[in-house]
Amino acid sequence: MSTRRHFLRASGAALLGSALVSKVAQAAVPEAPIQTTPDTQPPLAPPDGRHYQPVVTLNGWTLPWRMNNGWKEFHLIAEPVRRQMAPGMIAHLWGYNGQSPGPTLECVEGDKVRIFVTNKLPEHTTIHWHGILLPSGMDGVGGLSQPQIPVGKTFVYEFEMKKSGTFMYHPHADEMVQMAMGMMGFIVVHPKNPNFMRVDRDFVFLINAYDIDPGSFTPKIATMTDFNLWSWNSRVFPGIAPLVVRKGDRVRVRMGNLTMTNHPIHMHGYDFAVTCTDGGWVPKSAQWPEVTIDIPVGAMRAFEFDAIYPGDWAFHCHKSHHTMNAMGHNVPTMIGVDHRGLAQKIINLVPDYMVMGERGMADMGEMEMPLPDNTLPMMTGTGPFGPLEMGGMFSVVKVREGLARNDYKDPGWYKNPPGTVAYEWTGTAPQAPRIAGAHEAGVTVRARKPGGHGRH
Ligand SMILES: [Cu+2]
Repeated sequence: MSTRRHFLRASGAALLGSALVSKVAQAAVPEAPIQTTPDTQPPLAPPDGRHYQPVVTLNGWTLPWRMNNGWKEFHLIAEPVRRQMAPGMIAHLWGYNGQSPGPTLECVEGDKVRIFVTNKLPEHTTIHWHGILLPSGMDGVGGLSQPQIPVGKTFVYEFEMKKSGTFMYHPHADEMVQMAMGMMGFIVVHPKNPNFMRVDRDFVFLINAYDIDPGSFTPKIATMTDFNLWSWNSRVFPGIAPLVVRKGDRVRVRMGNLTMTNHPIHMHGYDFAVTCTDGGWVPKSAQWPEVTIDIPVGAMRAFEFDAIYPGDWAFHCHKSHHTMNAMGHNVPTMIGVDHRGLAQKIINLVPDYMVMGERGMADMGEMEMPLPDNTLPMMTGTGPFGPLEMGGMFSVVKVREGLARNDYKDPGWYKNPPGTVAYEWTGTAPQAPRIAGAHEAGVTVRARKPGGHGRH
């Protein structure tokens, strides 16, 4: 991590905006640390203030703060950033402190926070604090609750964190552009009582989406529904970090949706309880079990589970186009079409012509297709048994025995105990029972007796 000490020393108070900072005019602006790697950073144990179990931001980090006369002070810098969405692809986005999404802000119920926001974008901005109970004039809606933050200026937001929970921040200025460019971040307010809803591991990420033409770097900002990169924290599979969990841990996952469609997020291997929304904690008596949780637009959800089943458990959006990257979404359906003769004719004219999709599209997971620069394959990634044929919103929850308490390193692939992996049948295949429909009169099919299947 590097800091902006140099920038701050050079620019000093000259950058501060008007009368808004009079209350803190004599104090220097706090440092604005930046993060330059997209790797998941270890949780930031609170160096001062009340104790809490810090969160882990997938492919992200928590912003350090300083205490100043009872105020917790943060400094966010809105600025253009370069984000690696997965190895092999860089996006030119807008974000905060070197990354999109911006750093996670963590504080404790009852904290008085002062957040400095410096605008280094080419246009004005604001920040809205989604879900936080605060004075109307601190709500960050440009034109409604405050003047926009002009280019080069710093504004100050001050409020008390009245309740604990799961929140986020994003601009409320030229919103269509600034959200499409990746400006957003996570806010976690920990309960005053560290034993309230206590968990051992607490993961957070924002669900976002981009429309970046293959071969280009900058998102198209006017796209309404037809995005081609469905991401978590501006990362796509295989760039999304695994959620590494110690067997026996109580685990929470918090997600916020800042795209323009819903995302049914599905976790394999477990059922879980829905325990928090951006409105607050769900009382125990009202928590409900799920294996898929639909996250509406502009909403946050948290779920919890006891990590009792070791394994590599897929964790993904259940909209199948959201687990695909760019390229190929407009390929026509060719399943069942015998185009061998046709292909030969085309190859005479176009020697590189490639037939796609005749037997489904699984071939694309292995195919070495020529791609434009800075473009990810549509289906990619390799697991212990071969190509995963995924992209977009896909990761793996890796539950392992014997990890250290604070160990979030990728433990590699799960070693399945002998006899617990699906295997090829080498005997005589059992006949699948069929029931004849009326139109199949004349074909007599009887279901086999229970217990009589396939044992010879
Ligand atoms: Cu989705």
